[in-house]
Amino acid sequence: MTFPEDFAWGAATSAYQIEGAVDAEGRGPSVWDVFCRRPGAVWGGHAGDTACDHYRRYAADVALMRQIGLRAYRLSIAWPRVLPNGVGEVNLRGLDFYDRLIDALLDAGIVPYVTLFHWDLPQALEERGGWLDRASADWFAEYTTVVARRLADRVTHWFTINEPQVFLSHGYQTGVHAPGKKLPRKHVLQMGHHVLLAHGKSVQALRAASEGPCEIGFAPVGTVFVPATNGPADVQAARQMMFSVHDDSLFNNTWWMDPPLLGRYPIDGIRRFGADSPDVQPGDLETIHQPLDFFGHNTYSAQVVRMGAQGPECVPSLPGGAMSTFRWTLVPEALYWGPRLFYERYGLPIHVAENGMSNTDWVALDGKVHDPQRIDYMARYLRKLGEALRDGVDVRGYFYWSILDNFEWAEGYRERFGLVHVDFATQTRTLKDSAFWYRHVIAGGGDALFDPRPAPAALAV
Ligand code: GCO
Repeated sequence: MTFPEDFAWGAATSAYQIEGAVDAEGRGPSVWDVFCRRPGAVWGGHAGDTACDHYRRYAADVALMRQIGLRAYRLSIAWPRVLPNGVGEVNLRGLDFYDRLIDALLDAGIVPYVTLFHWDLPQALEERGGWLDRASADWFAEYTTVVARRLADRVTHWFTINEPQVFLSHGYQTGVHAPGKKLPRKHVLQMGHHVLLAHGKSVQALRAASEGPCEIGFAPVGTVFVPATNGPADVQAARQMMFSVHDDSLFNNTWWMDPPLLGRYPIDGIRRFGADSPDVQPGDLETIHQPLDFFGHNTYSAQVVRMGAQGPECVPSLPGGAMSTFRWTLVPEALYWGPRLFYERYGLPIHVAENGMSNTDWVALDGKVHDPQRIDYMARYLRKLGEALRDGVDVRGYFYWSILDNFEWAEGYRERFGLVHVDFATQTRTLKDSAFWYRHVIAGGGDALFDPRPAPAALAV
């Protein structure tokens, strides 16, 4: 058996992408509500106002998760639902929703993994300066405490912050995500420092509010590099690229992962960013460097590298190579080398916090949704993850992104990532072939992945 008995076979979502009900029961606006109103900001003028209407349909959605046999489900909490102004007055009805959702999951035998921040910053806080204000770390700690006091008796697995690289770059550098600002890099790196500080304070708040043991990680993204061959020089090229600040963008691993996990900013990053590096106050790195229980990573694709005469060289993908409708290339080795190299550097158990592909899925004439590419994608990636496990990497869980088709940020509803098809006009859910296939994989503890026979396209419920 390759996958351990208690492996967290999961799927993931985030609040703004599925909940809808943006004005319901006291929720305040988030930066995404405001951004979606901006003409041209989101493809097709789409918004998360209704999304999957999960706020009202959560019980039926949990029933679908149970039908698929999920062991774990990664959700996020909408900060503005809990604290409409970001701090201060607590909206109890918002907390009640998460209370009911967590209970429904536990009743279904599904372990909730709760992300505290998946990009829906309360608009009220953005107007007070958002992440650029150092106080943002305390705002986040306050919010964490409110959530944990209510849920930590039942929630034992937490992610603090999802993908700082993405919401900071897209939201504040290029402006293609909410709140759509274009700020100088100096400001964005200062915000990044406050985000890391917020992570550290949130971990402290979670530990303080949890009576029993809890497991905490965070979920950065950053590029995974895979070696062109298994030869030691190419592996070294991948390692070097994974763990260096090798360009001027924010999309590297170490700038975001070394401070929380090793207690320092990488020196090559400080050199490269120079005067744009953030102001760090005494004690900040100690606050950021809290003990963590696992390392979460969102891994969809990877860059292939080899060692050339002058150092690591990127190997371009072949014309016509396999890719999703998002045009992300298929590189299953990402789930071997990502976990393996992260485990080697940081020494923490690994959760694949997101992995998945978008496709042009629709309900066929036979009433089913046939998505063979997704089945093949998952089988290839999960086999590689299995190889990492066999080679001694401590992998604890895998969260397919996503359980439902949902609001894909600036792309609106055009990128379908779900195991379950959502008809956004009627809110009808249809399990895709991949959902039945995943059920088969989970039921057999992963063994079906290694069955040389082709994966069954769809199994009757
Ligand atoms: C992200 C977010 C998700 C996305 C998913 C597909 O990674 O960007 O965590 O919210 O929807 O990754 O792009």
